[in-house]
Amino acid sequence: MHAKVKKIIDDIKSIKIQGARNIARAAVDAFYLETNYSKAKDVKKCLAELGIVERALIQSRPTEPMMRNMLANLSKMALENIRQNSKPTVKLLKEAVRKTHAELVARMNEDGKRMTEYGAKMIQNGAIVVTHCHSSSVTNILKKAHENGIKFKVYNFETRPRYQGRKTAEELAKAGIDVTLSVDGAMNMIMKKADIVLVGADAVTARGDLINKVGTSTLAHVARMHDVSFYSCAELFKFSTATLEGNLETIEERDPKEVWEKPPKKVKILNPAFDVTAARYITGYVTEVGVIPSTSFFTIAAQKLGYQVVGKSYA
Ligand code: RUB
Repeated sequence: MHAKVKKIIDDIKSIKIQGARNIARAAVDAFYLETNYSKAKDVKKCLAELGIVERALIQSRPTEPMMRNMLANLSKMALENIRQNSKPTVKLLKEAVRKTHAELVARMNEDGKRMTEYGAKMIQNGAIVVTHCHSSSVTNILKKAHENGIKFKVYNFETRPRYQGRKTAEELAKAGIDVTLSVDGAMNMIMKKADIVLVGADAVTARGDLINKVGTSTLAHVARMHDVSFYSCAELFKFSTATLEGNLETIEERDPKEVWEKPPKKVKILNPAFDVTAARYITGYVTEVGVIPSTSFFTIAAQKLGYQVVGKSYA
């Protein structure tokens, strides 16, 4: 595995690269780099190397369907390319991966832009917006609304134990947005004055449930108690196809040391990275095709991803 690819995997594991979109982008870049630097003499060897990289990337953060879906696109194309050529070569494979990588990145940027535009329209003048963790989808939406001249305030939470909330607060403050960071335990207190909650998404399940940074479900329940609209910003690529096949999406458990380096004996530590918010607490998903009800996410995502539901072969 090339050193640059190894570094990307380490940065994803250690959260230097964080957030589903950034992770997915870094993963497809790593796949492309590995192909580009490959010294494999034949296609079979090159594909085997790529398989190792793909598995290592997927294991680096197990709750990331956007990464999985985009990598699946790349490797599927690589295989198709081999099948279509009577004399496949490593050179042809490299060119095909380069082309598909560029197409995927362009599509991701376009989808992100559209989602940002839909989301920005939802921020009203004078609004109090609440968010959690760091989601590039949410920060882009808020920055766009600010650029559009909308005046609003943002409250966000530290997000223990890795403090991604500080990244959000710093980024928004730099953009000139009025932002207040608070401790995670203040969710109920702050919700009393909120108008809208916008969070990101790591995965959306077949029944429209949201998997996002731990604490998101608490925020959604508190929002419901105060009748505050709760939206998740999720491109359709975040759909977990595994859940349609009857599997539960994995919830990543991180090192207990992130919570307490040296806990006293007999103290057990639980450090889940994400939690599940039931579809019924979600007012809507902000996507690249518009703001859709949580129960429609699956149908629209399956269409977009080309995931064949009706007419599927059972052979
Ligand atoms: C980040 C997180 C974000 C989503 C969406 O968790 O929960 O809300 O990944 O991010 P972590 P984006 O810091 O553990 O990766 O909108 O950028 O895809």
